[in-house]
Amino acid sequence: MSNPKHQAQSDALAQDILRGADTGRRGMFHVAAWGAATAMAAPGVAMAQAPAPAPAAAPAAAPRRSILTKDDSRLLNIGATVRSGRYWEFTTWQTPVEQFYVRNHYPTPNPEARPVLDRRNWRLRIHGNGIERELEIGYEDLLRMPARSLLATMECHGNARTIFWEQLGMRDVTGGNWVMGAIGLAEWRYVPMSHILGLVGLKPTAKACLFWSGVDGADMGRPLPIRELIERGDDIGICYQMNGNDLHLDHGAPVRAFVPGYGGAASTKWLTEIKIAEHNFWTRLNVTGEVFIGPSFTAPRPEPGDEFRGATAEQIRGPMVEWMPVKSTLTVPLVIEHSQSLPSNYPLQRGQLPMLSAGPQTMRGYAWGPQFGLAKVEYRIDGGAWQEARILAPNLGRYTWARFEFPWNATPGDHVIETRATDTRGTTQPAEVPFNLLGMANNAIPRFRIRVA
Ligand SMILES: Nc1nc2c(c(=O)[nH]1)N[C@H]1C(S)=C(S)[C@@H](COP(=O)(O)O)O[C@H]1N2
Ligand SMILES: [Mo]
Repeated sequence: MSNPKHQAQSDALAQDILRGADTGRRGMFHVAAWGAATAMAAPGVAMAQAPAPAPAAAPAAAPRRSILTKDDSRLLNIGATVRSGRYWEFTTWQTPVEQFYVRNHYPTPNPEARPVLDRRNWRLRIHGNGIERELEIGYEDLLRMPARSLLATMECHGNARTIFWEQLGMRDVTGGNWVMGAIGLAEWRYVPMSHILGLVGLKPTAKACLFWSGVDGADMGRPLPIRELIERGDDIGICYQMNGNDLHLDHGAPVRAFVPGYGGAASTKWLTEIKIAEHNFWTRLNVTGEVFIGPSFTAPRPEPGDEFRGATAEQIRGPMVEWMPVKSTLTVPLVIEHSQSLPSNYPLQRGQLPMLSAGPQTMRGYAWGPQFGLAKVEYRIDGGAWQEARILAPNLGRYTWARFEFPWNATPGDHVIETRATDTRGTTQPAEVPFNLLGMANNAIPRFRIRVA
């Protein structure tokens, strides 16, 4: 399906990006409004498939095209295996797969090297002493089971980590510079865990569930508290489609776990094993990674009989991050001044402000509160009074985000716009969040600096 002309264009663009060259998109903030789509937003280009990367053939010094199998020219390069959505270009409620962020701890595994990822070979083992009967299924078995579709955001714990450096002065926070684009909303199709639990018979003594891959990296998988399976067994599941198509390889094909509302790390890609046990699980992703580490947090203690996979009891650094908090963003690139790194194809240079033309403007953004649903979005300009923004339909409550907008008569000069969301339980984004070393789940009110001319 690859269009050679588009491929050449997107390869040329990727080379520009790798060289840090001005791609032209950088210039879009000097035009009248952010809503303007660029040439790259043409669907034909977006659908162009990148060729499989051939890292072995590339000399060490040459730039590598990508670690993804999808064309990453519409994504932001956050790190070696990590790509963010260009959230300032988002206009749709549902995020197209090609604009959807990819958070990989390792490169996307290749089914040629890992035959287990071939749909014909894929097997999922569901076992452990927390269930009555072990079950092993293949892909065709999965497709024959009752399925559900759910519209939900997926957000990386590291989304908005930038704000620790830019606004909160917490320079010791470590991790990739995600800004605000490590989130998207998709329609996920999955076999609900409630169905699986019915087949395997959940014991009342079950304590924890482990979703495990081990395919892209030997330590890839994460535990889920059993209460989530019990309370949300219809919403959590074994997922094989995203936005109506088979799951993309970069997003975990053929099958991934799906845990809406929790940070993305709960949704193990390239899933091969589910273990449900009468003991807790400790893995890298709830021991040294994807946990809250800092003076405001207390590390949990393991219990006798707990299971350790690629982690030890001594390594447990803090409580695991679970639900993503209520949050909002304008579709405006945040000014990056203090962060150690800038994404290599960020539309702004260090310290540069996005530009907007003076006059009446419509400011747009996204807000979400996955646990209880979004109730309200407010904004204020230059520290003035908080005013309510208009929330656009659809706003489907729990798990989804909503777009919002408000008019702004932009006057020449530099301005600061802040946004804050409130969920249906009345929880509002705070001005500050406590320090945590890995920069997890930051939902401090973002401050967007804009130069109007
Ligand atoms: N096997 C595996 N599963 C994984 C990861 C990974 O690196 N390997 N990354 C996790 C993290 S941290 C996030 S945020 C989500 C990202 O999902 P996406 O790349 O489909 O957006 O996948 C999760 N599942
Ligand atoms: Mo993540």
